Amino acid sequence: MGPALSPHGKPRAGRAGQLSRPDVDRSRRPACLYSAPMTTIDLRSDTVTHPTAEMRRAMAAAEVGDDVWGEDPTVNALEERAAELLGKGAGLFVSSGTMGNLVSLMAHVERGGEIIAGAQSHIVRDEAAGHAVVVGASVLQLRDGPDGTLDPVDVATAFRDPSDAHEPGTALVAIENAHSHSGNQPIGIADTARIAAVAHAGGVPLHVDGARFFNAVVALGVRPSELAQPADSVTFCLSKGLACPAGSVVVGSAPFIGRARRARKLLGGGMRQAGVLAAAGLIALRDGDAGMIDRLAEDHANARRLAEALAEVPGVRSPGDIAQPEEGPLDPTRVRTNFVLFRVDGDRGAFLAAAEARGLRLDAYPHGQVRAATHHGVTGADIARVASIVASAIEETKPAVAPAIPR
Ligand code: TLP
Repeated sequence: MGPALSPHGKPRAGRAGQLSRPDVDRSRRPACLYSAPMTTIDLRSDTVTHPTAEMRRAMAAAEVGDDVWGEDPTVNALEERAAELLGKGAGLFVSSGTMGNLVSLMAHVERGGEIIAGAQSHIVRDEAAGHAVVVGASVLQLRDGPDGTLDPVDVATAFRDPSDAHEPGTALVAIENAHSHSGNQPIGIADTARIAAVAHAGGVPLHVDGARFFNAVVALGVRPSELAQPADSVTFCLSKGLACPAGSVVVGSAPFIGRARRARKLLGGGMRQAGVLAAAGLIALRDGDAGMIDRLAEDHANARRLAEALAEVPGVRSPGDIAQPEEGPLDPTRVRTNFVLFRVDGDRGAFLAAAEARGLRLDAYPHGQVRAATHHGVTGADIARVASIVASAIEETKPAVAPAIPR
């Protein structure tokens, strides 16, 4: 059996098939750096969040039933709440963001159809080609912009000629909001509406992979229903910044959700007494301080503060690619939600191991970048410690000769 793969495809140690630490060279870990036990700050992703005490209580007390028969009152309540919040006809609780996207593609796209999507989107890069393997669809990949958007002219030009029997039939346009590889940029209502207009003019729906949809909502200061309005379907995750242990919700029209429900069953994703999971989602989606949406602003402020501190650290530089196309110092104003992406001058694997030895876990992100994702449980006080650990880890692993990169 081959080595386990990281979320971004790099071989790594760990149980077969299990996602574990990226390219960290543990042999460089100092044997005895600290004598006192230290708490680790884990910024690899916002998926590492744990359910709150209130969620655990609600999960324990949840009223449940057989959801495949539509009889779990807590799942039904979550689906209704999600649909209401995003202004759509119906909702469907699924196990993960990947499954939410997959059932959406299955519900929108016939076998042999084609999906127009960004080359850097999660659907294209990180979902094991479910569009090809399960849906039987091709993807026409477009260049994603540094603001996370697709160019509407590119989208219009990507449509196939339905009268040409050589070509697949364009069946769907998909965007990602917030858009991870651009640094989790939120895409605004107007940009979403522009892409929706092009999709609809071509006679196809628009799907939004909104794994971090509420990060976008909070960063933009808009209502979820306003941002979702131009789209025909949206998947959002409960298990990331909203801190639930598992689950995502797909929303769209009632007929679309009917097809997605059938697709979920086909995939083996029909769960039975899933109310124990949905109960956490209902807590997360409550309004105001009672829920977990508004508090995402705290994660965004922490990320911006972290980026400001890291911009001052010698050896930290622009993440490059679409996260910050200009080389030079890290630009903290690029941070609008909860991701801080950057590159380091030295060897990235050695840097990550040195940071981990000091109690900080970071992610080896694509394009040679490092990702720090802030989330529930990370405090303002942690941010100063993170910046200081990054500075020490860089100092320990810096190259003998500094690379000739303009700062
Ligand atoms: N993203 C994960 C990894 O898979 C990269 C992360 O740590 O960021 N859409 C987007 C934009 C995502 O970022 C993710 C997860 C998903 C979909 C899939 O969600 P899950 O992990 O619940 O299947």
